[in-house]
Amino acid sequence: MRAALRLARRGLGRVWPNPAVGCILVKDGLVVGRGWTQPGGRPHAETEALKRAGAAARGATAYVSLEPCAHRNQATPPQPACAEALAKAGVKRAVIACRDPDPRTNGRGINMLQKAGVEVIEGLSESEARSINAGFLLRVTSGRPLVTLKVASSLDGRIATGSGESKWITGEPARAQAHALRARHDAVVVGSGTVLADDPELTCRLPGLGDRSPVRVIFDGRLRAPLTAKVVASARTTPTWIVTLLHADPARQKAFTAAGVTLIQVAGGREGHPDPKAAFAALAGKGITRVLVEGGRHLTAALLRDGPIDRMVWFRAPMLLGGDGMPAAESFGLTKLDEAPRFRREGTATAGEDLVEMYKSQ
Ligand code: AOF
Ligand code: ZN
Repeated sequence: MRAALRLARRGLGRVWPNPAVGCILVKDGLVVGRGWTQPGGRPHAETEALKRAGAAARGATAYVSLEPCAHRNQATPPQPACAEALAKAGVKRAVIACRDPDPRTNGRGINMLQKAGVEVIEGLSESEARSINAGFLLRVTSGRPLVTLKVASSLDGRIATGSGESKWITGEPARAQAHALRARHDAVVVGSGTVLADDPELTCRLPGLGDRSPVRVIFDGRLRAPLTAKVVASARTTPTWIVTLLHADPARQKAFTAAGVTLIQVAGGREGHPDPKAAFAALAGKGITRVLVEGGRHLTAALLRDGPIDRMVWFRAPMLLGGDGMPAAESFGLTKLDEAPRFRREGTATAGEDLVEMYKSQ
């Protein structure tokens, strides 16, 4: 199952709206087939593993990181439900890490297997499987994606000097890790202030991973982003979506659309910004399961105040910027310590001279 989970991870960031699933077929102690969900979400992991195993699938045990689906897909060529395909291939046992809450499956895949005489064992490595597919599970059960906040700061939590200089606080290895993070997410989100201040590209520019750039999403209630911004100018090669308000300036909306940007209109929240919850719900509605928020300090503050932040990856450089520097988060109305958002540290690592801290919300 651990090997199946490793295969599953390969799909992260490139299979949305689908989950990233891994499947291993084992017979007589040998791996006879391996598969993982393919870019775009199809073919499914089981289809891939069965294709490789061929006749050797008969009598094998399937280890799958998610319950095999119970619905037929109408793609060309049409594909059978994975539960059906496993049974038909003669798989005799299915070990399943966790159930698929998609209403088309949700236990039906397991029933289908059992009815066909396949022994089913559930729950092996379940928490790890849930963690890998936290984004998909949240999309299906809560109508929102998994939200991970990424920050690159000085030791004292500053993300730029007072004059806005931020290149570069963390070093090259940390920046490479940050690009790898982008590759594992469906979308990267920034506020319009970051577009105005830094004009970022928000792509994954690691050698060999150039095709792994996520959808770039700007939260921009007033459509302040310049039409000349890099994310706008390159919208036809790497998708850019702007989340704005229902009544945003129609002429600017038209100009962005003409530039190839997808506009998503949501209700307003505090201070005339798009309501973050409505924005994330809209992203989930378009199939996004994993979001990486890369600031800036206003959006970070809004999320710390109203949520959601599920995970944080914090890159910290061994330098100090003091009170002259820009904080990672603007003020968000906190007065009492017991109301402070708190996180659980999940791990630490290094990136060259910098420290990487990983957190989960409590
Ligand atoms: C599996 N194995 O590798 C994946 C599954 O649009 P479709 O037909 O591809 O169906 C999408 C649904 O299939 C998705 O919501 C989830 O329930 C399941 N994904 N299932 O058996 C896989 N990716
Ligand atoms: Zn399937």
